[in-house]
Amino acid sequence: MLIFRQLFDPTSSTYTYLLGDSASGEAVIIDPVFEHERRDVALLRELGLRLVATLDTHVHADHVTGAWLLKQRCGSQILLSEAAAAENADRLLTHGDHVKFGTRHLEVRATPGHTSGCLTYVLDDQRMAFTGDSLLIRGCGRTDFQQGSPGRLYHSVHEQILSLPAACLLYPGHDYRGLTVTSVAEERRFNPRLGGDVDEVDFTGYMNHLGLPHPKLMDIAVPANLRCGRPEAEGQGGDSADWAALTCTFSGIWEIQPTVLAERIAGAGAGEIQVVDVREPQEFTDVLGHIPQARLLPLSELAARVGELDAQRPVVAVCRSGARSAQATVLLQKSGLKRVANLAGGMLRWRAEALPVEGGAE
Ligand SMILES: N[C@@H](CCC(=O)N[C@@H](CS)C(=O)NCC(=O)O)C(=O)O
Ligand SMILES: [Fe+2]
Repeated sequence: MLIFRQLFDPTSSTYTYLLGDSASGEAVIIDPVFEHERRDVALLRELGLRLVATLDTHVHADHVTGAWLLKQRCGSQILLSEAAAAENADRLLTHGDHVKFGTRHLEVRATPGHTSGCLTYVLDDQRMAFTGDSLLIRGCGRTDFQQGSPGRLYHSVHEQILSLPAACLLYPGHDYRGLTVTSVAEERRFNPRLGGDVDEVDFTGYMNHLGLPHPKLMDIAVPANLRCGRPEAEGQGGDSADWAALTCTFSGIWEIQPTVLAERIAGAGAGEIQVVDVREPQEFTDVLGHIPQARLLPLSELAARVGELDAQRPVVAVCRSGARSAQATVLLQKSGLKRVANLAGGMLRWRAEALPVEGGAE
C-alpha cells in the first residue's frame, strides 16, 4: 500500500510530501523544510517508515531544505537535479531517472523555467505528480531569478506536466491561499497563466509583468540550499534536549521513556529532575500508586501553582496514560520552563514495565 502525507510549513507556505511503501517500510520525502526535521522524523517513526532519500524539486529561494539534517538523523540520501549545481548531494538526477522506494518509484522529469534545475516527480502509476514551483494551483513559479525563463517554463509545463493523464493529481511546492491539490484536467482548462488558449507570447508577457518583491529569505536560503541545507556552523537544528534522551512526537510533545526516567531518578543525579504528577489527589493514592519521588500538582491547579517548581531544574510530567501530562508540558513551557518532558505512557506504562511505585495495589 502507498502511504502518502502532505505536510505544510506556514512560514513559507511550502508543502512537503512523504511517500512510503508499507510492504518494505521504505519512504522518500519531497521538499523537506529545515525547521521541520523533528516533525518529519517523528512522523516517519510513528508510521514505521525508514527514510531512504530526500528529493528537492529545486534550489529554493524562500526556505532552507531539511535534506542535510534528515541525512544526519536517518541516513537518507540527498537527491536533486544535476542542473542545480549544489554541493553535498548523494545522487544527481536527470530527466528519465527513477527513484525507488520499496516496490514503488518516482519518475524524474526535467521542468526548467522557474529555475534552471527544476524537476517534477511523477509517481509510477501517473496518478500523482509533484510539480515543485513549475506549476502551482492556478499559477506557476516566478521566472525572474535563478536562471528563470518564461519560454522554458511554458514548454516544460505543457510538454511534461499537462501532457500527463487528465485525472493525474498535481501537488505543488507552495500554495499561498491554502489550496492543497489540483489535477491535470483542471489546470489545462483553468490555469490563468498557462491553461486554455494562452500561448507562449501571452505567457511571457504575463510573467514579465508580475512585479513581485524577492522572497524575504532569498539571500540566506539560496546559498544554504546550494549546500543542500548543511549549516555553516555545526550544531544548528536537531533535537535540543541537553538533560536527557528525549524524543519529540509528531504532535510536538517531548517525551521521556519510563526506563530512562527510572534510571535518572535512581542514579547519581537523583533529585535533579522534578517529577510532577498532574492527576487528581485520589488518583495519586489509588490502585496505580505513584512514582516515589513524585510531587502532586493536579493539572487543574498547575497554572496557578507553577511558581512552586524550580525553573532551573528539568520537569517530567506524569499522569495515568500520558495524555493530561502532555497538556501539562505545553502549559509548563508556556509558563517559561525550558526543560520539560512528558512521561511516555504515564503510570500505566510505568507499572507495565515493573518500575518502582509507592502506594497502589500489587
Ligand atoms: N513572499 C514570499 C515570496 C514568495 C515567492 O516569490 N515564491 C516563489 C516560489 S519560490 C514564486 O514563484 N511565487 C509565485 C507567485 O507568488 O505567484 C517570501 O518572501 O518568501
Ligand atoms: Fe521556488
